[in-house]
Amino acid sequence: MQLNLPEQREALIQDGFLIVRGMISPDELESFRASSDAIIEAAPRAGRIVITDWVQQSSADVLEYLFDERTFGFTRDLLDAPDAAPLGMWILCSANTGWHRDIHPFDMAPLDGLQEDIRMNGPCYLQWNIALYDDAFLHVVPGSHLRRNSREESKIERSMGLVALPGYMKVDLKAGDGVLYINNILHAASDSESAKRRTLHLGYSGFGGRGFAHFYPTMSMCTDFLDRISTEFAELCHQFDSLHERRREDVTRVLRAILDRDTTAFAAAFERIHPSQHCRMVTAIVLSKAAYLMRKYKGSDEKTYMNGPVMKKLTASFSADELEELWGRFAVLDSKLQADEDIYEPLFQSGPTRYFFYEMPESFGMDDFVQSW
Ligand SMILES: O=C(O)CCC(=O)C(=O)O
Ligand SMILES: [Fe+2]
Repeated sequence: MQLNLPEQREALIQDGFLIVRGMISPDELESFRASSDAIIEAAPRAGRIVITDWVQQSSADVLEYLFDERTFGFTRDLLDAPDAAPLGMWILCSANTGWHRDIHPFDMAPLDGLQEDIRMNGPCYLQWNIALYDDAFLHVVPGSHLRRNSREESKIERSMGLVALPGYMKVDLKAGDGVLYINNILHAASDSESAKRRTLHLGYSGFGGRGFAHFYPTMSMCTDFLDRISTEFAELCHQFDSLHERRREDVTRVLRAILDRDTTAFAAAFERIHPSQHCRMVTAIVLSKAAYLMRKYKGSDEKTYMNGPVMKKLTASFSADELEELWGRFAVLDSKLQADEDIYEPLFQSGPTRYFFYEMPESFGMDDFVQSW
């Protein structure tokens, strides 16, 4: 039975994933396979290849597919946001990872807050695996995106591989099928050694929606590849790029208002990035992470993905002294996010840290945050 859009959205939010069959026609499949082979041959050998780094005009159809209504348009509708833009586009050539959530406490809010934000505001980032060959490697624990680890889950480690967890299931994709998922779901991928894997792996971020929790001060869209795709799609990519750019400007405005202790400007700027009245603290926490990273990487040449072009642009609007002062504005909030000593919870993308994996600040709301400046 074919679900309509609201039903698909409900299934996605309830289960944490949604399988969509037959997203690619047989003719296209042949062509996308050839294109993905060409992209992979051009790149150094790796388990996943960044499509935009290696695409050529002759292989661009597979990239352009990621901007069409079946992928981009459909995801934007499910995000329930006026706009959306890709946040990363890869071809997965192999699989093998133990159970984990794509959550890292050092630059994201605690899981309880992220989950409440999904319940109240809907997801603001969604991820796809779209199979060009049959792919039954990915496994998920349905519903785990909206709860903490169970006692059984807390006993295992990602390094233990695909342990049989209660309620887990295989995502069985035939060539041309896709799975859309909320990536804080517990997921794992079995070893694909014996099979050819060519699975499109990508994420889309919503813009102009109710919330904002998945902002990474490190990720955007590169535009270096635009001369290798058609003008029509290049124009679309420029629009994606300007969404990211506008978001960066909005974030800069919020941070500047915090630095200036300008509560009126803060309220107006915050409203633009997170219009919903629900879960505003989640966004305040994500901004604290941005402020931390900006202070850390200002003027630094350190070669890490965090210190990329987006970080350079973000930090360019503030002097080092300002970033020092800005970080001070977040001091009280940051202290509320930490335990007195290192804590650890498995299946997150983090080792031991003082930052809480689950708990949001207690009895500390947006007014308290503003007061704390
Ligand atoms: O190989 C897969 O399908 C899973 C990849 C994954 O877990 C990830 O990119 O976070
Ligand atoms: Fe993952």
